[in-house]
Amino acid sequence: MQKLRVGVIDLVAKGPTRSLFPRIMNANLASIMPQVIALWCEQEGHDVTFVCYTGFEDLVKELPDNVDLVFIGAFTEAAQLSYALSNLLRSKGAITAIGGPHARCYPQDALNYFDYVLGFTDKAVISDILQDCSQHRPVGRYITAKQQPAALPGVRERWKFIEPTLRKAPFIKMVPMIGSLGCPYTCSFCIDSVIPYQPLDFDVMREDLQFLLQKFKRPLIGWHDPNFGVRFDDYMNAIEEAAPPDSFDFIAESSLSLLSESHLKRLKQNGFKALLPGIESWYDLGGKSKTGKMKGMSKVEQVSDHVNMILRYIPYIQTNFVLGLDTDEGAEPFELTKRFVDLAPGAFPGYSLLSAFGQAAPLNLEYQRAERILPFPFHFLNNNQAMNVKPKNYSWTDFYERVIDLTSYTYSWRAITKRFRATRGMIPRWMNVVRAVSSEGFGRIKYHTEVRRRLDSDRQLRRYFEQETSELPQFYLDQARKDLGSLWEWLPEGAMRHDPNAYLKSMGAERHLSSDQGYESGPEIISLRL
Ligand code: B12
Ligand code: SF4
Repeated sequence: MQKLRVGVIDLVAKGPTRSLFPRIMNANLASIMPQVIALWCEQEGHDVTFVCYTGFEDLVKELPDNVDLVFIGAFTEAAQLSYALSNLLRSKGAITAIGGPHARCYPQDALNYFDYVLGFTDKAVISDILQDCSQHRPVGRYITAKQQPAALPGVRERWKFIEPTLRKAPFIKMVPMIGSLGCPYTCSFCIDSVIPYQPLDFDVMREDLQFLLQKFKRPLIGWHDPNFGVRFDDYMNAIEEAAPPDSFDFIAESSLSLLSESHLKRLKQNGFKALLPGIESWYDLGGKSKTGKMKGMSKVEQVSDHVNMILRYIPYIQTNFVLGLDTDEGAEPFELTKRFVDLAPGAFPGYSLLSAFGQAAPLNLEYQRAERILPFPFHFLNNNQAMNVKPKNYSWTDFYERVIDLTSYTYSWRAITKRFRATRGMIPRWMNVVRAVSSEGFGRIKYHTEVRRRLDSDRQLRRYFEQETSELPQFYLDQARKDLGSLWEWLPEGAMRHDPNAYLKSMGAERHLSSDQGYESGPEIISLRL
């Protein structure tokens, strides 16, 4: 096979920025898979240039002029950036491929802008593309492995890509690790609700931890597991066997049901400093928070007690909520969350506006069937800049007023002071203050307030929200143009629009294609040409 010049780009940012928080944090939010892809391409004998885009790099200058094939990893919020970039790279003769959350959620749309669109990605998929490496236009080729890969290269193997990325992080340097894929829970809105749980190799994990002790005095590790600690004892054994107690600092996303007091004791001993459990709703998803059928105020009380217990062992906790779920109605859900803010003052609540990311979850089919999906451009789909599901039990004005009220309550100076007092340790205390007064707290109150104001004063925007028009309001167009900077010029015609019901339509297309034998099956690859 010809030796190719391959580029791999991890889009952490969705456009150029000069702000302080991204400068400090973005390199710490790098994804694992682009590093894996870069390694696999090298193992196949190709020359690889790897770029983690944090919003400060000149992407075009970072890649060699005559690059043959470029893999881009993107969240949906970076879709427009990735489309513009693909267009630019194609104009220079490159073949382009996209993988990651956007490609998994919106493959039909991405096929219009890339030669390859990847779902589940293992080494066989990458080697198939390296061999084929040819133009697929105007509609690209969709390739997915049958399931998540059985193994992924660990930190030691990925180090040559991790190191230059972390060099971009001035103070905090967090190494991304993963010990499992999929999840045994079935939260209806989640991309992993239908993906079986699968642990990765615990020996690799142990070796990676030992390796990191040679690189850092006290390594800081961010676990990317969808739900950390399902095989709790295996994880803890691997950590304890790797080094003496409390040699590392760890951050993980874990469901409350896994955070019993005995588990917390062990997590504390092993250096866990921050946990991000999802509470999501006071009426739904009881299994995940170990509250069973408990609902409403009794769930608030139980979860608050649980969170306060966690704070006795772990210095930092972010509790995640989804606002606007179909089970929510009237003032109560918002008022209950305010009671939670009072009863568990040390937690940092993270709020997400209900978002349906294309074909992420089967539940999205229901929203599409009910014609409740708004066609907000991908650029705004990051759980807070836009809500693309019409709320079932609220008008838009009512909903936004309640969101503003809750957010203002949560990031009021009274709550900030109480949070400061209820938290131990300087870093967690100040982290909470900074997050509340920055774009995440005060910034979102301002943004939601502006949207609420426009719902009355901006007729074009109101009609868009009410699904009376699909013409994008100027308010959003201006933001996207500003965010993309000079790459806006490279955004292909039509790339700000997508079919919000593509998932539903694709269900029909898939049945049709399979009966026509439109699938190509290989030993490990199912490739579907649309
Ligand atoms: C870990 C995680 C994070 C971490 C790490 C993020 C990162 N840079 O990777 C943190 C906490 C930083 C984070 C932040 C956010 N996240 Co997040 N996160 C996850 C989580 C829990 C696991 C993802 C993961 O790493 N899985 C393990 C990998 C190996 O599997 P995989 O993602 O399925 O990837 C497979 C393929 O997609 C492919 N692949 C993946 N990447 C690439 C790249 C290339 C080049 C190729 C070829 C292939 C490829 O290969 C993999 C193997 O088959 C998922 C939820 C979930 N349960 O999956 C949400 C999820 C990915 N996050 C989500 C969101 C919305 C966000 C935020 C926007 C939230 C916010 N408001 O801040 C930010 C955006 C951050 C950013 N721009 O980088 C959404 C994404 C939806 C979408 N379509 O964009 C998800 C799906 C959760 C959800 N709402 O359902 N997140
Ligand atoms: S526990 Fe988390 S990762 Fe698992 S299905 Fe629910 S939301 Fe998804």
